[in-house]
Amino acid sequence: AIEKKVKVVFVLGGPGSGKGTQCANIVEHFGYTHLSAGDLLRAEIKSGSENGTMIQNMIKEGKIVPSEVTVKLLQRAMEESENDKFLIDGFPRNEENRAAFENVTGIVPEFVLFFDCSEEEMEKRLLSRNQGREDDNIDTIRKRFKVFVDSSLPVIEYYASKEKVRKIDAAKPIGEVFEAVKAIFAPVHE
Ligand code: UP5
Ligand code: MG
Repeated sequence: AIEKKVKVVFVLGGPGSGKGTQCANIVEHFGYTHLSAGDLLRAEIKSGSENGTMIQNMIKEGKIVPSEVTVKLLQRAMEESENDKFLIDGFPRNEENRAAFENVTGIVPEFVLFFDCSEEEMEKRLLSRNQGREDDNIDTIRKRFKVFVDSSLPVIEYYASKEKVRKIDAAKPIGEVFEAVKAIFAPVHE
């Protein structure tokens, strides 16, 4: 388990729902450290780690990397940080991820931010992102959507049953989505 006392908010939502965009805003206004599981995995590929090829293949197929890899990366990032509050973006993506994180770190999230958006809108955003991501092509995008519905939505339902989900309409313009996000964080931090 992690030695220091930390606060964690999970930021979940489909591919292209705006998790990374809104996390950047939350960091600026509320002093969290942003940990994107996808970014940590992509950095692991770049670093030439022994798991790199496996991770790369899974991302290309839109599949979920085993939790032992992802949890280790998240845990290390939290331990190396000076901060004690974290936005964990894009994780947990399935039941196995969720259980492993709670068991290994001993951390239960304060709440779960859920960006709700239609596939039509998310597809449009991903296809026009143009950041050279190997999974931003229509074939992989469709696979990512299916994995989200089959594996990730049940995690959100799990937390909803514990009254931990704060759902946001993420189909609106970026500024309007952030107004809704602020309304959730402000009472906790002011
Ligand atoms: N944009 C954002 N908000 C907008 C708005 N309100 N209106 C109009 N446009 C908006 O946004 C996407 C694009 O939309 C951007 O161009 C943005 O400007 C615009 P972004 O904020 O990047 O959305 P985000 O939800 O972060 O989309 P992302 O593609 O990062 O989500 P994914 O969940 O698909 O990607 P992630 O990096 O988390 O995971 C990638 C892959 O890694 C997974 O498919 C999986 O294979 C693997 N993975 C694991 O195996 N395990 C993990 O724990 C995590 C990832
Ligand atoms: Mg992202």
